[in-house]
Amino acid sequence: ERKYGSEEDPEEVELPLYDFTTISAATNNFSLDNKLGEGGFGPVYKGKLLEGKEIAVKRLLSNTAQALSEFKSEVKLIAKLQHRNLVKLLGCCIEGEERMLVYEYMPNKSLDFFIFDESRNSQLDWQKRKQIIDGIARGILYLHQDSRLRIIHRDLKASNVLLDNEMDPKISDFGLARSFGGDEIEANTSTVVGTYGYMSPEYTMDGLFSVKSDVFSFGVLLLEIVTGRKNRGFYYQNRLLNLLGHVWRLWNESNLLELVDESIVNSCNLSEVLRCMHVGLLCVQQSAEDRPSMSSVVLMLGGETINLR
Ligand code: ACK
Repeated sequence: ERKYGSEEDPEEVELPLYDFTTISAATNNFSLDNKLGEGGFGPVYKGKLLEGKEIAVKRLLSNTAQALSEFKSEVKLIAKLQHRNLVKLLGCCIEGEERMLVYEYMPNKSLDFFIFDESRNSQLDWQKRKQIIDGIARGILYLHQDSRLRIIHRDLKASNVLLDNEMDPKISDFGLARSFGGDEIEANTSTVVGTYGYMSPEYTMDGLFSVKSDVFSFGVLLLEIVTGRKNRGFYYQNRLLNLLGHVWRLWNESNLLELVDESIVNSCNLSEVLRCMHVGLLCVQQSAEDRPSMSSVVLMLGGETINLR
């Protein structure tokens, strides 16, 4: 059961504490030249460690006592994450008012950059798309399922999935992640954080989040990867029955171009695309209980038939 989720054990990890001068010199004192962008926490810079390794440095802007304590507990949480589909935290830096997280550098930017740009989108054939979807699913399964982690990411979206040298996906930005521990399956929050369009209805409306809110976001992401169209979770959700009713018609007419990005049609197995979309549609269902767990998602993506009830 835990085959995919915990291939690497989240043992207590000794995290290197980097010296501020090393990092600030390495990142050229945080100039605009080496800024990669804005993350959930604050700006992200590209840098290099003294031994030459390329890094991404997330610099936290808030420096209240509360923020520091949150930072520390988050670092502890993130340090335990060891999975090939999660961006690896290499260390951190706390000095004076500075709080920084040092990550491995991902040279191929985020998924967002590839799927919503026409010419780049066409570089991704079906096989690669499917590998990306499978990788993301396994990364989330690892977060949810390992009893020592039990983490809900809460902000899964295309811009939080980075691509490595091989164009394999790594989930990033755990700033909003929460550990749900014990048997607690659903929690309530008055501060809803996340990204509209990827957030489940119960989270958007009532601040309720659970592993099933991540499943919803994953469904939106999956459908984006297959169709090349942004943020259509609610669109597909409302059209679920309609769509499923049309699937066989489309299948027979080979008219999938309407639904699926053109670049993947030539290179793929249509039944696999349909199966994959079906999984996405199950994930974006209105009711959280109707959505599959991530372990079912991984099995279904692998071609296994699951009884959801
Ligand atoms: O889409 P991007 O190029 O990839 O822009 C965002 C930006 O920083 C704010 O999150 C990029 N980014 C974040 N973490 C990393 C990393 N580990 N390696 C490379 N780029 C990163 C992200």
